[in-house]
Amino acid sequence: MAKLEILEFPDSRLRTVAKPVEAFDAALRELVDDMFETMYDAQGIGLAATQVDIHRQLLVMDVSENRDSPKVFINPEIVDSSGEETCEEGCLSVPGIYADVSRAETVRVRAQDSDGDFFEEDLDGMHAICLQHEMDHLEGKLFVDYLSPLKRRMVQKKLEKQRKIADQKAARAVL
Ligand code: GNR
Ligand code: NI
Repeated sequence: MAKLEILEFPDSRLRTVAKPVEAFDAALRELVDDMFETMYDAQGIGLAATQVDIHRQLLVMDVSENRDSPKVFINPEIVDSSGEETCEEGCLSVPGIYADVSRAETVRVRAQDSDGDFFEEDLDGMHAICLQHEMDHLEGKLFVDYLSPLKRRMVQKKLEKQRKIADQKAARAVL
């Protein structure tokens, strides 16, 4: 198992559109394990392969309180959706930023598991929100794309400031 590096906005690699997974082999299972380790370590509820610079249609999630309900979706497709719900979202690739996003309230997803077997599942609540957030990543989309241009500029400024402070801290640590 290995922890992977998470790309951060505005890294252009986050804009890559993922290709379908074709090989359901040992390497894929290792990648799934590494993505879970990375997601749990970062205390996220979901992680898309795009965020770890792997541009394949693969995402993992665990929205449970006890962090004991891992779910994998490979080559996911939303085949039905209904309702609308607004939730304050965050993203491991946009650290420290939170904003309201409206999405479908329930979705029916068709996907493959780690063995390549197809399944369909109805999702609601945080499962539905997280799945849509992760599927956006696979298309090169981020939740901040839904904000107004003004708000997005404010987000970018805040991230630049956070990074400057982090860099200063790191510089002081070596002195
Ligand atoms: O950890 C995460 N929390 C979260 C909260 C509200 C809506 C979506 C998410 S997903 C996010 C992890 C992440 O960035 N996945 O891509
Ligand atoms: Ni995200």
